[in-house]
Amino acid sequence: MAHQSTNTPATFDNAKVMNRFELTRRMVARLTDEAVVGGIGNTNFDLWAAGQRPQNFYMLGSMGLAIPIALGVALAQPKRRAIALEGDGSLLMQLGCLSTVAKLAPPNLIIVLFDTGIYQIPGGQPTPAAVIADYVGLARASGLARSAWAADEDDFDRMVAMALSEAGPHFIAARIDDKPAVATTDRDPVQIRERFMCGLGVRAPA
Ligand SMILES: Cc1ncc(C[n+]2csc(CCOP(=O)(O)OP(=O)(O)O)c2C)c(N)n1
Repeated sequence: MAHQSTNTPATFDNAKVMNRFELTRRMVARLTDEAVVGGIGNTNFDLWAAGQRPQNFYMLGSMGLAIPIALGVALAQPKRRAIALEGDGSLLMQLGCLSTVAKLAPPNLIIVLFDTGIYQIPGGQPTPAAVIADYVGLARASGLARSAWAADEDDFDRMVAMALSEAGPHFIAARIDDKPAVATTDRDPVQIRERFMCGLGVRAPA
């Protein structure tokens, strides 16, 4: 059943299943100088498709690194917000990063989890956690108090706006459909790294 009230937080069961590109597009539209780290697969493909920014980093090849990389950026640049966009399969591979984030508690870190329940890129196999584990519950139990499911697109917008203006760390989880990403990131790791470093102001453009 769809979530009805805006006063009570959504649960996994009543959160709307949404489209990753639509949510990514909505989030990117709100950004100015925030760093965004897209996790492997559809997550960074949709980030790429939503409009490339020099402050975007696209993780290619390794699962589970969007949150650790964004955590590093948040700690290194405390005046800038850092956003990790991660898939559920990738988070599963690196669950311990949630308690590391809770322990270090950077107020400028925002985690957005796109929960498809599947490993979409290699063929759509259900993850072992699909429907069994609740990622918001896992995040809270790991010490991230500001963790919630997005009830629907408007609720996601509201949560992103709040995370961009209030101290975190924030963990925003969204249930996502099985639609493939709308584009594919150019596989040029050197260019991705150089552009990101320039975008964060730690390297002068060549
Ligand atoms: C360490 C590691 N193990 C396995 C793979 C193969 N692999 C690539 S993407 C992927 C699934 C990622 O799942 P998720 O993060 O949920 O993203 P989605 O595919 O759903 O976009 C797997 C298993 C990999 N790239 N790296």
